[in-house]
Amino acid sequence: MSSKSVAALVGSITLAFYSGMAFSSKYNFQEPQSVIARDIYDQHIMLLWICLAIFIAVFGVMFYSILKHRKSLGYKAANFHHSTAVEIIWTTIPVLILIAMAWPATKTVIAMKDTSEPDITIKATGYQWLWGYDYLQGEGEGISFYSKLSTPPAQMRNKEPKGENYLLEVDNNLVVPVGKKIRIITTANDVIHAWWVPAFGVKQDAIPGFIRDAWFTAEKPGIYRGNCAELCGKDHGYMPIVVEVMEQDKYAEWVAEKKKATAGVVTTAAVEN
Ligand SMILES: [Cu+2]
Repeated sequence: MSSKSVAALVGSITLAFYSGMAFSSKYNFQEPQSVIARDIYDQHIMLLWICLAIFIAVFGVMFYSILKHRKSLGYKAANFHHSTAVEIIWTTIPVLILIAMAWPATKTVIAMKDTSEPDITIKATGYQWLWGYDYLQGEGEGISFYSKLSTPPAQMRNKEPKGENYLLEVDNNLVVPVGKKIRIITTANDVIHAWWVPAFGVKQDAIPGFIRDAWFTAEKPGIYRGNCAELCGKDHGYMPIVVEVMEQDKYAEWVAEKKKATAGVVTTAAVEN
């Protein structure tokens, strides 16, 4: 391959990469907002680079060999035979690459599953088709409410223009304080659902009759949106998750208000137990 065509190839790959970056805000992962989400994001990018490097190396050698040694230049088919050295090399290198990829991935998976010593524990129950939240432990213990889609039906029927958070808005946000370890216990009341908030790197099935858990520590206040991620029936796409992360003092105010508002009301937890 001439140096000109190599330059053209590198140029078009670079161009494809940068035009890809321009769209990345739409097609890339959401900006990570927890340690786990950042680990997942970084490893995803690292693996992409490793795959790209392998792709370029393998296909580079292959196309170079095909072009440079083609029949029309007078080359004859080679007669390869067994080589122990080559076989050892092409087994060892991929094994090393796999270990280098699996090592950080395993560490992250283990960290993901470490739900010990949470500051706050919240049970998320999937229903067809909404979520129920019960604060089981920590500040806010005893709070209990349902959270369901609040997008006006008129928007769904195209009678009104669609809002900014179309199908990603609920009547009662799940509220948590910033910087605290939040353990989410997932279960379901009817069929399997899944509690998924991409910015926190949390995706956990909610299975009837079973308890699963996950955790996150939100790094900054804000509103983070997710979805049910397990096909659960006709309104599966209409049971979003909205997590509102508040500063500690605001959260304390919210807890006080919520407790006042629900004092004397029979909670979902009381009904289910
Ligand atoms: Cu669902």
